[in-house]
Amino acid sequence: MKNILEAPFVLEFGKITANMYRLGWDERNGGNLSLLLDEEVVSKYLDLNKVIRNIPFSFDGKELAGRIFMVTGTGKYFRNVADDPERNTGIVRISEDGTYAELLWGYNDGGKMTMEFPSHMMAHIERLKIDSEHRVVMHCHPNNILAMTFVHSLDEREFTYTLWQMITESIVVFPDGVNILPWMMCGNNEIGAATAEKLKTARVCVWAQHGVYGVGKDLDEAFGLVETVEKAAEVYLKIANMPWKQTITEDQLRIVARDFKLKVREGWL
Ligand code: 2HA
Ligand code: ZN
Repeated sequence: MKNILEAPFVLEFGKITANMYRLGWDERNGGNLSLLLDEEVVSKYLDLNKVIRNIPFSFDGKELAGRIFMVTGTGKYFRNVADDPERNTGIVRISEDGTYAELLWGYNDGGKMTMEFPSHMMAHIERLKIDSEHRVVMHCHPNNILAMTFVHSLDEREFTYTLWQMITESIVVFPDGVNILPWMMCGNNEIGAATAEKLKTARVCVWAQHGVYGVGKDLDEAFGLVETVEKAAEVYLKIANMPWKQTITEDQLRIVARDFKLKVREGWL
């Protein structure tokens, strides 16, 4: 068996969470991250017949039976993941009946998956239906996206349009736009189902007055997506209270869409 602490996916998970912490996206135990792993890759590092313990959950995970995920732990700080991944994260396999997770590695202080595990798994289920390359669900609390949900209309098209106008590359990175959930209680199946529904039509779902969900085919892609939305939100907040002398016009956005051959969200441009 190879040493799992040297596995590229464990090292990358540590680097991404450290970056997210340093960018101010994940204060204290804020945010959570899950990465779908390839069974064959994991089997080089772990005996897949050895289950440490079973961790029950209360949503229907049958569609993910047998799938293996690396997931941040509940109450754990992103700041600490890279230094001690075996305490702050876990590698779990969804049981055949989809009612519990089999812990294969990690959570070595008796911990378990993030409180947002239902949202993450429901999001994985929906995104895998749309995109077979999908692997990552990222949740965090970036300051500017959060701030924007207090002062901007929460109409999804209007919110997206403002973000597209802030940086030329916005529409290139998220031509599918951003969807938005109004404030809801977090951590339960209800917000999980609502988030998964929103992620059917966009790879970003803003949780008003809370944070954001971003998905992608790898950690870099999900990170880059959230990073670009956050940057656009930051530019917006810098200019929101100033008189605008010019902006990127709708016609100019169409030129970007044409030249980059983008699949822009139907009817939004
Ligand atoms: O504390 O971010 O949404 C973890 C969270 C809950
Ligand atoms: Zn959160």
